[in-house]
Amino acid sequence: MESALTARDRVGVQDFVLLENYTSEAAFIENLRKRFKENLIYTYIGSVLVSVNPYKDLEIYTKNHMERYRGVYFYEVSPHIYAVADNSYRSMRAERRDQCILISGESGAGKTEASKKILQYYAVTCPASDQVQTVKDRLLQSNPVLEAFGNAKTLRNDNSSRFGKYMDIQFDFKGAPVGGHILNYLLEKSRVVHQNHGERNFHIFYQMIEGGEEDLLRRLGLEKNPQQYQYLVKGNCPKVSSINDRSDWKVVRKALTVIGFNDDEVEELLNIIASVLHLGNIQFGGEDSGIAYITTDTQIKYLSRLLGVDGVILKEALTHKKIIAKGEELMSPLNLEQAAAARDALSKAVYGRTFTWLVNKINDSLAFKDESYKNPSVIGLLDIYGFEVFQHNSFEQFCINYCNEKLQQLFIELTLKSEQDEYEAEGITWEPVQYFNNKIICDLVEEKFKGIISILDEECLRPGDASDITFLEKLENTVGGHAHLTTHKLADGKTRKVMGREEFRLLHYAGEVNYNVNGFLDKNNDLLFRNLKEVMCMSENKILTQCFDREELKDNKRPETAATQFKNSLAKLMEILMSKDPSYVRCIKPNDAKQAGRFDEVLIRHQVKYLGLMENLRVRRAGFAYRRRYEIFLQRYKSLCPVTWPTWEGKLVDGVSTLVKHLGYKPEEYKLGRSKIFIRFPKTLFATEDALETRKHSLATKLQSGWKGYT
Ligand code: AOV
Ligand code: MG
Repeated sequence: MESALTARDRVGVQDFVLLENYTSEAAFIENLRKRFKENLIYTYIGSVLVSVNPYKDLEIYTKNHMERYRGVYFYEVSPHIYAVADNSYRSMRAERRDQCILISGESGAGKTEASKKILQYYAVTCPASDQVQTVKDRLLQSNPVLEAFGNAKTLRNDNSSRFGKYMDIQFDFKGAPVGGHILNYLLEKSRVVHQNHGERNFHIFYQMIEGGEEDLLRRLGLEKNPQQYQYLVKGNCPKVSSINDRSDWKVVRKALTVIGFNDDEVEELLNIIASVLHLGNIQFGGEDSGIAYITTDTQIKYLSRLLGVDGVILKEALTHKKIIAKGEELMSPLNLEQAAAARDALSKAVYGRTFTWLVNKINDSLAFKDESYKNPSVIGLLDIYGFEVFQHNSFEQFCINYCNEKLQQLFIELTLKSEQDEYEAEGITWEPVQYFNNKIICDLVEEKFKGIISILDEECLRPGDASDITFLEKLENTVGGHAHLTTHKLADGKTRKVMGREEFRLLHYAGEVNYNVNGFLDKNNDLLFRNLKEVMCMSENKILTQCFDREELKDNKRPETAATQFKNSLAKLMEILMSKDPSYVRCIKPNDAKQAGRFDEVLIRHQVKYLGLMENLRVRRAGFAYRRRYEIFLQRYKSLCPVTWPTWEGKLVDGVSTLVKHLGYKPEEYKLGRSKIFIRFPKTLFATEDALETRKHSLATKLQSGWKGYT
């Protein structure tokens, strides 16, 4: 049999704190590589789970595996996402404190998969009654629905989340999941009308076209070919080899039923999705006169039927803008470009609001209904869109990457702070570790008056000649000297990458990104002409009547800009997360080719760096590699000392002290805190682990020959 030592050589250590050379990045990467090669995708840094996307199905998510992690302490079994799930669950139950699990990592690193595994773990292992089973089913089935409407194929990830998601799972006093609630963050609406080359629109469109039954498509006036639709051809990528739209359609249809959508609601929902495709196919004539008119009447006919609106009014609204002059309403005609923009704005508004409606509807179905039991305990799961860099980055990437900055900031503050708290609570002297604090970048984006969002809002509100370019100029004038921002004009000869004249570059915690300012103002304003809103308010589609409220028409106040809304919702999210006990999953993407078995060292080293994993490890090791509560330490190793075996009756700290003295620990190798033992070097623990292994062996041999244990 392989000894513990040679096994360590082959598969590395399962907790980075046990690395001999813990300050060496090379040793860190080597450990990841060894484990990745053996399909061991999970490794701890203390209680933080590092996960490397295997890009293949591993047999590690079976019911047996779930059972193995139930109620078992973190270190007794190999690292796993289930251990994190179980640990949060157990803490919630034992300490009655709300938990949250924060999953981070760049696009395609495995966040969404991790969050699904956690949810599955709870669905399978938590106690259930019939009523609870319904909740479990709905929690699970909310995923395929939200992914169909909110995920899409990008160049980074075939199933990329294009919205941020925070989900609370609520548990009753017996530990059974009894409800849930989802908060969604800024959906990338622009994808509805435009996709970059090699990317797709949201999955639902292709699912409906590929999977929809013939009479459904006939009723919706759709052809069974995505290439027929302007909104689906921009990326020139109708099919993706890793995706089966047809079978996904069946899954989504079933999920909608499980969540509690009735047939009418499904019909209304699909009417809207089909309408968006018809809207995309509306074309305009009028090049000569400069006044747009609609040349595609079939689309209007379908739209009028599917949305329950008057075709003539819709046509007028798509080609005119209502202005109020001297108390009189006037319809001012749009030119071709304006009409196309109005059409796209309508599509985005309809899709975006329907998505929000969908989340609300799912929330109704997940709502905790037991009036007699007011305060369920909660585990929150955060799965956002990961940091992303493309050839062309726009407002959407700016928001997504800002969101990742915020999450990184939270990670930095909480891991360092909680570490410090632990040393203090245990009465052990603490040595601070240097690390890069990305607060400076968060401030650059969100600060009042001087932040990028403020400057953008200012340009959005300024009447007159405000444009994307004046926004860029204002950036140069206001924050031009900032260490993390540069533009073409400001770039000194030292900047490596070429920059366009319409770009600004942010030096994010995770790397440099050039943002093209084109469209920033429009996207931030996110305006829909008033007469288009009015038409939607007249719609007979029951979902749209909930999405477009007449009250909105009365209110002439300017709504908050998209970026400011996003900023505020993130601030609220941070508060929610801060109020709970956090656990972390740090996901790493092994290569850019989405391939199994490829460990791209350059890419991985970069992620290890920016995720701050080395600092995380150093902080964890600042002084002590390993710490364990007395009862757990004693339970695991008591058999190694005749005095503590089989039971120790005295104070725990005395038991541990007796045990480690018997094992020959030198005074400089460990410290005894208030409730935990702290061990300075990994080798001390290895020696103890090896002793345990040896004892098990010799015990097995002795038992075979009739030995009865210590006497
Ligand atoms: P992401 O959520 O982190 O990206 P996903 O969780 O969608 O990334 O993972 C991307 C793809 O990697 C999945 O579709 C799977 O094919 C594969 N994958 C990830 N984790 C595993 C796993 N544990 N086992 C097997 N395959 C896996 V983004 O939403 O784009 O930021 O915005
Ligand atoms: Mg995702």
